Amino acid sequence: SPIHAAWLPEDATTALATAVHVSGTGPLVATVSDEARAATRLHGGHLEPDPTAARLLLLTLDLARALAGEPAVARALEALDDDGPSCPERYAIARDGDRTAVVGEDDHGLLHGTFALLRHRGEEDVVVRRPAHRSRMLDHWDNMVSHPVMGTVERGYAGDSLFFADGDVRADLGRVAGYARLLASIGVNRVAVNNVNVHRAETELLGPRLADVARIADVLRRWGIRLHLSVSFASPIVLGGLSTADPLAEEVARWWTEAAGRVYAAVPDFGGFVVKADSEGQPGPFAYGRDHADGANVLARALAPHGGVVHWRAFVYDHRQDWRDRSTDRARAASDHFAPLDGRFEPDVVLQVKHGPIDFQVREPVSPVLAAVPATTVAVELQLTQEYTGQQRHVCYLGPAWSEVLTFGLAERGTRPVHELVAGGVVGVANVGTDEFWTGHPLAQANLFAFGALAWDPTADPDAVLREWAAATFGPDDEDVVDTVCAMMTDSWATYESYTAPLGVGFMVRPGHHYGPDVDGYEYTPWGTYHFADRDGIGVDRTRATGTGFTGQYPSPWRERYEDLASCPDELLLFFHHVPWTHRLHSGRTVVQHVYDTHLAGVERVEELVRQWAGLEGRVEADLFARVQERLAEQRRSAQEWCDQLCTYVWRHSGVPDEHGRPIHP
Ligand code: GCW
Repeated sequence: SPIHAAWLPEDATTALATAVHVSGTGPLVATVSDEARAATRLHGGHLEPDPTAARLLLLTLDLARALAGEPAVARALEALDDDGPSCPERYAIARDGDRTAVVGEDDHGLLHGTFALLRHRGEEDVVVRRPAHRSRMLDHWDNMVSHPVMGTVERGYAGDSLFFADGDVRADLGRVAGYARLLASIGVNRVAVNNVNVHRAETELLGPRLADVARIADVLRRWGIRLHLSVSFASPIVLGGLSTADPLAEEVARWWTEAAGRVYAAVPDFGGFVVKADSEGQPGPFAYGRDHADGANVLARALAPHGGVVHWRAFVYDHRQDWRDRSTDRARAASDHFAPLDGRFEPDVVLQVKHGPIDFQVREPVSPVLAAVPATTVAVELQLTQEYTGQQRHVCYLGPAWSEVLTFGLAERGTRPVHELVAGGVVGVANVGTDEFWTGHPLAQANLFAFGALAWDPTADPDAVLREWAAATFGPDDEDVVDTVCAMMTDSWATYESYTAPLGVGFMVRPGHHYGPDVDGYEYTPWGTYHFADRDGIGVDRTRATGTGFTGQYPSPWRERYEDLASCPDELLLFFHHVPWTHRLHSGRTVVQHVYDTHLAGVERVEELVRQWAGLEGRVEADLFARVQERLAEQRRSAQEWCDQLCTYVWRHSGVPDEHGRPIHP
């Protein structure tokens, strides 16, 4: 079946259906020309060599200056001047009468401006946009060799890898080109193509397979995207045949320097390395008695002369802990490891921090690490792939969740939001694959779109982003469809939370694949993911007064607010406190009643989703309709399963019945 056009259907390019003049400096100008040529051919416009005869001018700044006599261009230039200091990738769009000018600060800006023109469909007169972050990156957890359980994409729910098949880089990279175009249209400018869990085959990407890596980079480059590789810290041994990977050993530093040189010879705009070290079995500096600054710095020094960076992940914790030991707290691990290293990292190290202290759960507080290393360049990592949020079988629009993280006032007494702390930008774990809808669940395309939008502008309203995506995808002409899709999705994260994980508790999922409920599935495991429910109560005491002291990793006011039951927000209660089942929340309900009420309401909400979608039959493409309908049926089944197990668990442990007398399974 044909590949779905996502938010770029052919009729979305009609803004280019006129006399278009393209000129500028930089390799991406050719991409913009091709985009304009395709659209004009399709819709009856043409490419116009004479700028004075054109209706639409697509220019980089240097060329625009020479055409300042043209009023639309003059307005765009003025708008850029008013906007303040220059910034790579910035653009302006301005209209004057029937003429429009798109002016990019550079060729990247021109590409973004061109796609923005398609999105804005000519509503505003003058628009200037600059990215909040220079680095807007997607990490693929793609393997070259298919894993017996996970396939070629670890935690992938959308088919196979777009990049790899049968132990090789794909010969045909046509899908990668289509994907890169989608990413360019939402401003993503870096992609790490392989899994942070680096197996033997992918180690070779850094050596014998560099020519294949270069082929992928060539495709991405045309869309302004730099390629990154995840590398094994043990590469000097595995690939180089050295006897050690000790970051302080001279031959190891030399090996990394030479490896970087080889990579840049093949891929001159290579972005850098991503490293998961000393985490879930991946090798790292601890084996040599070195710390993570030593480890990251040796790689950074190798890349720096070429303009590359190391994304060093802060996801370091003990995955072999003893569940009987109440003093070890996985939530503390990243800060405990990295806060003492602040100031020791080379400038080209980017510490990549998951948004929450545990692991992409439905609800977590913001990771304190983001404020704990002010002298270090930090990036925040989000998870598009819905490992813990319904695995692209459930509708779960994550825009509101990410927006909450990015705008959360973590530092300087609550006044400094996360997006101002992450000079290293925003990273997302990708959610796409070879699936004809890219994302398995067609509505999960919204998460890819929202990632791009929020990485570019973290203050954007996630509802407005959702609407923009829905209008682009389902056509602006059928307001009704757009309204219904938005109504279904706007609170879908809250809905997912309501029938799965109550009050900030996490990991009540089936071990291994993480789909569906298993309340005690992780309770007696070494993974550090507990809820400590017993007959009296539930939750993890992370206070300084009586618990693990995790609250103390936060700056004020959060260290006090989370510590005190009276001020801890309901939705994080069980993350920070162990409370009796009958503890009364700020909402006025008890913990038990909260579980009953939210789970039963959550199932009802999913039933409503099923009805809402049914009303769109015949009004959206038939195969897309069918795919969503099939997924909603599974969501309905699964929501009931969650509800039954959670409510029964709480009832059996607490002995407290539902206030409204509804039957809970005995
Ligand atoms: O959430 C966990 C996943 C692992 C993943 C790990 C990580 C790539 O279950 O599959 O490994 O996080 O982020 O490194």
